[in-house]
Amino acid sequence: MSAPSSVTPDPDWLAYHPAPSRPAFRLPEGAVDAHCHVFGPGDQFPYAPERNYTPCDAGKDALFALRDHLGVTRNVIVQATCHGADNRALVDALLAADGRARGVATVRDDVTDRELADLHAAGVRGVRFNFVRRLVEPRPDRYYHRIIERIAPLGWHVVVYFEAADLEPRWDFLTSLPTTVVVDHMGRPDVAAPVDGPGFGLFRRLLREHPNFWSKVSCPERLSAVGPPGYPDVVPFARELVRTFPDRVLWGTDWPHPNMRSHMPDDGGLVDLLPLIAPTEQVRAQLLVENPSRLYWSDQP
Ligand code: 0GY
Repeated sequence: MSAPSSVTPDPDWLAYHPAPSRPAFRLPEGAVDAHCHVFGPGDQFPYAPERNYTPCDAGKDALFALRDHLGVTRNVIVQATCHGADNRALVDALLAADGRARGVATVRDDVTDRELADLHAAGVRGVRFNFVRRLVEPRPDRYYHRIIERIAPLGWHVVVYFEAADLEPRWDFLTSLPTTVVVDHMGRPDVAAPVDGPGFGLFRRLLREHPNFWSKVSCPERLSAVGPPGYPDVVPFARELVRTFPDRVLWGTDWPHPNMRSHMPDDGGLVDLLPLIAPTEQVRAQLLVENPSRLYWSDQP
């Protein structure tokens, strides 16, 4: 285990759950947590100077312990904005995972071929474009297109994080992307609005008309006004996407749940929502095993 870091988190920072429950729902063999992060430890992997928040450390040892506790088989670790385009903590975790983790990095448009090859060798299979303004300052469209030109030959995909209100203004840009595009957290719908209302309707249209788009059915804790343990206002949104696009959905915990204000979720409780989101064994196998394996471990039988 690494020594505690001397980096001080933001004063109102909520730390990840210290003792998540063991889920009652048993995850299928091969289940992937396709959205989680590693933070630091800050002494070893300093947070980016341009970051908009300083988290509490949440390193690979804690992530792998959670994986085993929940019954997850593999992780997809997604670079978070607090590490900027410095992917060292991510790469360190991927290399330590012994094939049981793949990654989504953040790169700049001047990334070298050598850097991309090293990231690929470590297990990176995608880049993340973050458009959430409280986290980063978005760049002009051509910046992202330059990055895509560099990563598409590697067979990588793009993960995008945006708020529901960004979808319409970014529609032309998003639908111009030539790779597989995975949207974080269902495009952050307003879950007080109906599932079949115009807001989520636009998001469903994105997936319906553009078969290269996938969605993560993640983050009930971030979207819910009702809250734990059942997050009943979010479940119908996730269930609808799983029902309609069963071969283009991914699930993840979002551990260690950065920037949560209302509460810190019990990760075991998040796993226990899965039978509500994906009601049959067959669709759970797609959501948890087959889809993430196709996207992240296609090089393996
Ligand atoms: C998430 C959500 C958040 C943070 C980030 O990269 C990040 O810093 O994605 C958020 O604050 O909503 O997916 O971790």
